Amino acid sequence: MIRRFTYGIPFDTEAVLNKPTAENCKLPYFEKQDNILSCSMDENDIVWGLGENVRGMNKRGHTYVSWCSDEFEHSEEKNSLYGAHNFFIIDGYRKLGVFIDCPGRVTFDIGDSEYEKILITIENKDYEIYLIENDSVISIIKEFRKLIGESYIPPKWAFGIGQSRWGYGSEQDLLKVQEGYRKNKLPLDMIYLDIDYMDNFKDFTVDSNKYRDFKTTISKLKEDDIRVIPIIDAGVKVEDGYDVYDEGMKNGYFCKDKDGKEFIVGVWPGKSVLPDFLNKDASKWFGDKYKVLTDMGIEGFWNDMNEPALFYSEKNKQKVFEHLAEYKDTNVGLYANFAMKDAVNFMANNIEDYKSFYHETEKGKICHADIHNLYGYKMTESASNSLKEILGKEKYLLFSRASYIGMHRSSGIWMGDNKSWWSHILLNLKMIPSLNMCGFIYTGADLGGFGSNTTEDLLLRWYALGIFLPLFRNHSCLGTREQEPYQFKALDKFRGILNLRYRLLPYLYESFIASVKNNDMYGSPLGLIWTEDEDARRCEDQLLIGDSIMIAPIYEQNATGRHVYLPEEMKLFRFKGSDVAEEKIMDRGHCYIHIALDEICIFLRKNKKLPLAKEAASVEDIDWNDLTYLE
Ligand code: MIG
Repeated sequence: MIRRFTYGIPFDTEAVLNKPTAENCKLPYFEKQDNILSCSMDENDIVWGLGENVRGMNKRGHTYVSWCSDEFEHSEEKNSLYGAHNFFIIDGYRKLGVFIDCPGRVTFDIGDSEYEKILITIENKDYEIYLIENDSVISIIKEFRKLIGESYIPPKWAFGIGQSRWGYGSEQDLLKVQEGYRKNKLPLDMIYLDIDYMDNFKDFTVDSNKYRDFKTTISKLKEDDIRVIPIIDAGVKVEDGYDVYDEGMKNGYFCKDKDGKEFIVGVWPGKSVLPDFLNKDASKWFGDKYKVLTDMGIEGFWNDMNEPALFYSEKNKQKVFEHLAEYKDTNVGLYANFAMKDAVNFMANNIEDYKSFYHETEKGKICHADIHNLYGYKMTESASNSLKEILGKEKYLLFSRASYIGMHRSSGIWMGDNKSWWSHILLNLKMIPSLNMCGFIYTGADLGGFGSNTTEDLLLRWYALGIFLPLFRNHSCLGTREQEPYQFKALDKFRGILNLRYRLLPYLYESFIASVKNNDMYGSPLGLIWTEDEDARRCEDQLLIGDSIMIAPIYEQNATGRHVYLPEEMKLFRFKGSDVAEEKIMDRGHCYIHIALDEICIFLRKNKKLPLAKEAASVEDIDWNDLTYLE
């Protein structure tokens, strides 16, 4: 049962399209004082959800803040990443789903201050609360997903392998990647372009010094079944004569300060302005710009920096220099040293800046800080609306960095700037179910890690998880060790694992579609299926993928095996190279299994079959009628 409660006059986030009638009675289960909600938890309650965040599948014991942030260090103490996903489920004797539909800052203290208490602080005065009660967590998830509408489905080729790196600048770089994969007989479907392809970081431009003939390059790669996926940034360069800037200025499509002047921020190109995606006309206009690139043969995009990330604002930058000047001729001791560093660090993503610009909405002028969490969502929705018209439904690939629930209907997300850390393999795994609950099914992390240097074994182990997840992309930061699989000695090992991805695609794709159509989980924690089994409920390093298989990847360096929990009897298939090396019935219970660097273990549930295709060089190349079945 879903109940809706309204407070003040909420801004319609469009997270929910068909709203049930609001109730007038007092909010049950919570004590509410102004905008602070509290409720108690039993000792054994698990709290699932909250989408993209650090730490566990069970969110208990930490504070999470919904405030879309350009956070490049996903460490345990962090409270916010790029998305705002205000849905969680209390799972214990009582099962309750809670969705706080509010586009501003919301803080979820889940047993952090007090282990047996949930405290929710909502900064806006206007918001809606949905409560969902049912007898199982999975039923609550299904009801919620039905409420927020069907998730985005990308084209089939988007389930292939993608190679990316910040730094692929030119045509030559693309051809090198193509050659690296094809010569080494590694399958590939996508090469991503980061900001390097643009002319001076200007959206919807291509640097003609780097590409003699972009369109021809794109079509040649496509003949080889490789799609090129460029990045689009939220900020638009301030430059007279640049059509996007000129048109936006003429029509008043950029966000403005309190005096009605365009709010100038600093991002990649230096001085930039922010398209007002909350303004319907501006949104349509910006979305239609993607056609500049689709006309050149592009069929997919990733939207970045749309929290929006701000390096500085002109206003703030000035203040920082004035502040620093005060120290110029002084004896800089400890505290002054801290103050100087803080002054520089606080320049980026400053709350004062977010409070200093406005959107023109159908409901009138609104301060950005009050709807901050919708910016990336609305940017991506604008792109999606246009791409649907230009290329057709399920014909375009799109994913975003920032997000809010509702955006799941338009695109996927990637998990942002992780690191080449072993703990981030596990974080990748743990985020899948939390995101699935909020409607984000097409999702994945930068495999191999974005920041810091990867190693061969890290990449192999990460791939052993990544081949099961919808968005498969190896991406890394400028200046880090090159991490395309062909940079390493263990090419055969990589080849076996990457080929298995394509062999599994009939199963993975079908599971993906089923999870979208049935509002179900794609990657599920064991505790959602074996609800009465305490060991399954507490298991946070294994996943069910679809309804037939379980995975238990390794996420520790130099480990040669790991502990696995089987909540029921299953059959283990050990894949090595191009075939199954071992089949074994495993009893219910705890066990330890060895997994070599070139092996993938899949646990098949009883009475289920796993279809396998033949190896293929691209998704297009898969023969979906020629399948063998493991059972
Ligand atoms: O502040 O475009 O998360 O994937 O490579 C860095 C450069 C901006 C952040 C994205 C990352 C991308 C990078 N971008």
